[in-house]
Amino acid sequence: QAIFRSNLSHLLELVGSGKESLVFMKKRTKRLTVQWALAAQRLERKLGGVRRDQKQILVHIGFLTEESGDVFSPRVLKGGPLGEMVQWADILAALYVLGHSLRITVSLKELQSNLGVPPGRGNCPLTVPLPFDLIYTDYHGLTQMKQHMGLSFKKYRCRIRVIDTFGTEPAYNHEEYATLHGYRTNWGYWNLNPKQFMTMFPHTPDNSFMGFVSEELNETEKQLIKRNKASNMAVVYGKEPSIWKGQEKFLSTLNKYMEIHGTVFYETQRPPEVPAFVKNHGLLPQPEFQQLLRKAKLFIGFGFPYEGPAPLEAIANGCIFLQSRFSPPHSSLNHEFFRGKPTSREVFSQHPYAENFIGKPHVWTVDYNNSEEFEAAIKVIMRTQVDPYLPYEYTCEGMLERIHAYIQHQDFCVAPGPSPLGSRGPQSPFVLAPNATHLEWARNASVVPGTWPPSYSLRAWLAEAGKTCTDACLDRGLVCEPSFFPFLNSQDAFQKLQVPCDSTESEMNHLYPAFAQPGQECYLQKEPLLFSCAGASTKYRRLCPCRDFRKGQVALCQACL
Ligand code: U2F
Repeated sequence: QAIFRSNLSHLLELVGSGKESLVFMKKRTKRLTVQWALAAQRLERKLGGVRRDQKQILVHIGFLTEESGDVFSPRVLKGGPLGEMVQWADILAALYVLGHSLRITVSLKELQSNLGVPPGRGNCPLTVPLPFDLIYTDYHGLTQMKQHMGLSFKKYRCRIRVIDTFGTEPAYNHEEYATLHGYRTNWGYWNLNPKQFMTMFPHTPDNSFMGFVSEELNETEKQLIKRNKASNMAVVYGKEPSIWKGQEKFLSTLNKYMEIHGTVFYETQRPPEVPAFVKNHGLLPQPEFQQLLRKAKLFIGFGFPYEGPAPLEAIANGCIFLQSRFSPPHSSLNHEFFRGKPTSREVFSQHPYAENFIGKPHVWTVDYNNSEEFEAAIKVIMRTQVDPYLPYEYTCEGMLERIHAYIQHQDFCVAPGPSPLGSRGPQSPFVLAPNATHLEWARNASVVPGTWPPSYSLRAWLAEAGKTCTDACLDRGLVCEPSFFPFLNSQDAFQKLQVPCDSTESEMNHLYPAFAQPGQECYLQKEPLLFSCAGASTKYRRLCPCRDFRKGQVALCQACL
């Protein structure tokens, strides 16, 4: 049985030392200890004594191993991507606080000894029993495991969870399909269940949203921050000098109204990209960066980095986040940063989560090419009062709740049966809703055992042509739920929705099940790994499974805990 923990000192020992990245992570965990402990108490109360098994968990942080080049550790002191470090620190803390038994490895040697593979015996044809119920790793770690686990890799890969910042869509994950249809990248094609990939933000519902946490404030702190805000103080988002390049015009406009602060790394001299009128503090330790945000009114982004933690921290500390709209959107098709990433997602602003899940008054997304719009936004922001705000899913309690639910319910080791509906035959347990727009689970039909989220939260629509299922569900205030696709993948579903299929075929295509309009053909999905919320074509109206979600916790449905 897993018992909640509130003392994190043993975890700090487990993390080890010797690398700047580990030092950064440990400092963070230490600072957040009280918040984790409080969150654990609250969640324990909320769960009301439900039984939780203690899992044996291996966390192998592949990108920190020397064998993968460890490019990040030397950059930590220079402001290189700290976002990943933030997330790994929080994942470790959450697993530990939930009471699981943890092993942490950051080298190939430690990985091998923990897996029970003798060094040099990586290609051993025998399968060695795996002493872990779950393994959290990243793409680098996954490659190392494949190389060193021999046949065990295939047998046990269902226990692996891949921390994957930007996400992996099903079309890129399926090896044969990716190869045949131009979705092959350096990263994808592992044929895992797409839900085994865990992202930093809720990018695509095809993957599991892992997230991280931001510091929370109590009421007194919130009031104090509001009183002490300097309405003319702005902090620029960007620790690396390159981010500032070419932004002189915006900076001088902003400088007409506000005092501009930066936290750009430098060794001896001010980086030439940072204008003289900017007060540059250099890269700050995290707590000092938070202090700066507490004072500032505006946190402003110039397009990069994409989707990092800092805007959430700024909003949590009562800043307004101003960012540019991308038109056309950035994606792996047109931007170097996303090129080769296993996703077709189009990014319409620097921080889509901030834009879509938080929005005004905390987040302003404007067209920076329109200087009037840019200037007008600054003037309004200076006069706008906002409260510090942190979405529940980014609080310690929210993250604990989500990971608890995943550990309790996600099992990718059970082979999917031929039909999740079992002996019910072709008759599915859902009916056309009274307003005839969509399908819902029939009131008298029982829940399909073993499905999570529970099957009765399914609502299914035929999306408009050219829409992804992700968007079709969001348009209806719901979220796409890929684990429900198997229920819909039948002639019966099309029939109940009164779709006039002339014929029905079953093929491998990540847009299926779908209805193709001229021709009136219905297509079913032949390959369960290709069920995908992402993906659209004007040729098809996709059949989409949606579900409800908890306010502030999009990963979980109302009845999911
Ligand atoms: C993202 O990585 P970054 O590290 O660039 O993300 P940021 O949002 O800038 O912030 C990461 C942390 O850095 C901290 C701050 C954040 O928690 O508190 N920090 C600091 O300690 N001192 C300072 O002076 C300023 C900030 C993303 F997370 C990665 O996944 C991506 O690879 C990367 C590129 O898109 O962007």
